Amino acid sequence: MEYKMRTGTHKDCKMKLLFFLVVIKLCSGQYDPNVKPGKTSIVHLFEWKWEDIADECERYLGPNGFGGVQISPPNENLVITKPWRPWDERYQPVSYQLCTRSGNEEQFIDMVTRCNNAGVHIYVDTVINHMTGYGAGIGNSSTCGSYFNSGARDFPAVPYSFLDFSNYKCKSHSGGIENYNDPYQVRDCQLLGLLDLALEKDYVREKIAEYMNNLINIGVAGFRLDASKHMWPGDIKAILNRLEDLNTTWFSNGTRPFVYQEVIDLGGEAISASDYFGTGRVTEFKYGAKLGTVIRRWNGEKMAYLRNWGEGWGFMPSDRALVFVDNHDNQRGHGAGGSSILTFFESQLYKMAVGFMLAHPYGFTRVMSSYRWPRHFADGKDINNWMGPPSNPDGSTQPVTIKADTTCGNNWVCEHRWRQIKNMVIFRNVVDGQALTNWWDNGNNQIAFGRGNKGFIVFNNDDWDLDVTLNTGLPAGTYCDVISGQKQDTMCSGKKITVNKDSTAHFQISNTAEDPFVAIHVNAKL
Ligand code: AAO
Repeated sequence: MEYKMRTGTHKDCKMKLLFFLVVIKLCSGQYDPNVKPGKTSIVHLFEWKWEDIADECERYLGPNGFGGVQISPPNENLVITKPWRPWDERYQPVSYQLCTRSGNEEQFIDMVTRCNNAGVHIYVDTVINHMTGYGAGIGNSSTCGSYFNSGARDFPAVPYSFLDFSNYKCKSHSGGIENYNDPYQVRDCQLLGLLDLALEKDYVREKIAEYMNNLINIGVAGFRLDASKHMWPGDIKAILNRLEDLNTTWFSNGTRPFVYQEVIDLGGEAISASDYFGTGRVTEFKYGAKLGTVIRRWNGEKMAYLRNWGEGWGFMPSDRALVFVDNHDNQRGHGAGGSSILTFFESQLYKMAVGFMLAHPYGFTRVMSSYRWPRHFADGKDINNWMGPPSNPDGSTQPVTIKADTTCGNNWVCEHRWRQIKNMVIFRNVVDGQALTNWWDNGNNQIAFGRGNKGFIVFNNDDWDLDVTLNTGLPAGTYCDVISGQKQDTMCSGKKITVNKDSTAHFQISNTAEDPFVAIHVNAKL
């Protein structure tokens, strides 16, 4: 388009420029994650407080090449006591004021400012499909103390009234979604009893856009759109069209907010992920479900089959996909993905899965960072899966403490600080833009691949040792394995791998190793 403009007449050019700008304004940019150049991943700091996130951006995420943070919903929500407060209360909005268990507006602004200044951008989990369907009251019932009455569909702090909900559109018997194969029910009825907003209304669109524009002005870089499957793509588009460009204190002129939509599509339903490609990226839920199955070696799956991982496995196009091994729902049996999903509870397999994800070029990657809860299975279901973050007796969230060995205390798991995962985030940055090369497998669960002449990774997920010489594609030299250790100045605290003049290297990985994989890249050359 730009080329054509240069070849046209002056008047032509002006017209096209105008058209070009309009098009840009309406639809460009939302696929681009808006991370700083050279950065390639974000981390979900689930339920963290804003002040802890600000500290983490400065002390850890910026220096270690993380591109951004997905934060928990920042807007006012229902307070639930069960007797302890569950995490999912944050998916029950009461208003768009910025106060939650994570912090108030001032702390939110401070976080966004400090993270942006540290080169780490903020991505907001945006709950705009619905308002809470439960409770009423003032004071302790909502996180900023706003009055609301869900029975009367009255949310004066927005304000929304009875007229702003999809009261008569829903044709199901119960008013809820009874059949996921009926796209009208999925979009017009209540998800989980939550009050479905009438997103076709100009007024509602405007209120939501005001909320999101407030976040944009503060300096966020993009949005996860919660429950996108339950919103009509046309409504999402109309809302996004009202959004301003990002704050020019940190982003260049005309930058559109990054948008990734939560649509669970494991196949077999009326609504598919591709319905949402017009409005941004989409969460690829097949990714974690399939990768978990492969790494667990269930259903006869083998790592060798990962050779054509990505679109070859029926996934959406790479440039539309937001990928993850687990998310805050499926790590505890909510949402979808099933029992194959790997989490920090199975740390050895989990590190391999995250390592594979970060080494492989497919999709834009999100790393999960969790808190520990006392998992307790009854009839195959974790009955404690509602439990909220580590908290004090008054319900306030406990701070993330950092131990001398750099891991986290107070039951914060901080997977993103595990050496293997942190180093693979860096690996992905180093190999960015390089194609997948030099694939090797043993026909089973030993695989290896490179990323051009920048990095190489080898996995042994078989029940016997790996002992093989492979073409790495890397320049000759001695490299530090960033899984068993890392490069510190001129030293390596882990295994050393020698790459010969012909780019070959010899790898030995015991199947009983703590982490049966090895990764090397040009920035970890000794
Ligand atoms: C809680 C209680 C509810 C109560 C409600 C209100 O659990 O019983 O009615 O409060 O008091 C979170 C929690 C919910 C919680 C909610 C509000 O996860 O448990 O409800 O906060 O506090 C669907 C949506 C998807 C949604 C997911 C949980 O499509 O958008 O359910 N995720 C997001 C957030 C999530 C949040 C919300 C939305 C709400 O990430 O944290 O809820 O804001 C099928 C459909 C999926 C559907 C699942 C689960 O999945 O395809 O679209 O997800 O069912 O209902 C196979 C199939 C797969 C299928 C799956 C499960 O795997 O292949 O397609 O089985 O059947």
